[in-house]
Amino acid sequence: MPILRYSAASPYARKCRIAAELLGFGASLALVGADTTDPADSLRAQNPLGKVPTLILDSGETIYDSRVICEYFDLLAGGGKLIPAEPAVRVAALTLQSLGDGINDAALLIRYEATRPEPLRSSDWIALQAGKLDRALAALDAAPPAGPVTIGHVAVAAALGYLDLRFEGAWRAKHPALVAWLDAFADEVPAFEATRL
Ligand SMILES: N[C@@H](CCC(=O)N[C@@H](CS)C(=O)NCC(=O)O)C(=O)O
Repeated sequence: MPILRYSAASPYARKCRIAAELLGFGASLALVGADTTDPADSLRAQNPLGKVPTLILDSGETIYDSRVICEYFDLLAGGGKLIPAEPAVRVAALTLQSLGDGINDAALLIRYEATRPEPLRSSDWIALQAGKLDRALAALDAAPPAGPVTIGHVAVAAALGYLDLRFEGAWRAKHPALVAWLDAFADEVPAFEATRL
């Protein structure tokens, strides 16, 4: 059985877990937690980058990062499922995935910066990342993901879930259309709630 090295809080891992459920692989995936900060964790031997998610196949081959893992799941399911085959729809879905993943990237950088000792912390750097979050959320609120669920929808939902987890859902007050979209997504995709920390 393939093993997903993950952490429960990781939005990238959550994207993969939701994708696996949507594609029918949820039950055939062993979830094994990883501590990315522990040099002794076998994760670093499995993925030189020491990041989650990392997928280990029965053959021992490893697959990372979350985008490649999701593509692997989609191909395994026959292709063209969460990553549509039609070129224009595919590019739109992948771009939406990049927006969701980019929210995670900026949010994580803010969190990492906040853990540095006060004198080393850069408010300019935090503001730069916060600007990405503000613009991404405004763009999504103006045009929430539409149409059948794609990997883009899953990535955005996972990113908003991460903002709920780590930033106390502060995004919600200014983005009512996106809140409504996430509620509808959660109704349509039970794996979203099932993967909540
Ligand atoms: N682009 C990667 C990002 C993965 C990532 O940054 N994961 C975080 C956890 S949310 C991590 O492993 N951080 C530990 C580290 O960077 O050393 C993906 O999509 O999988």
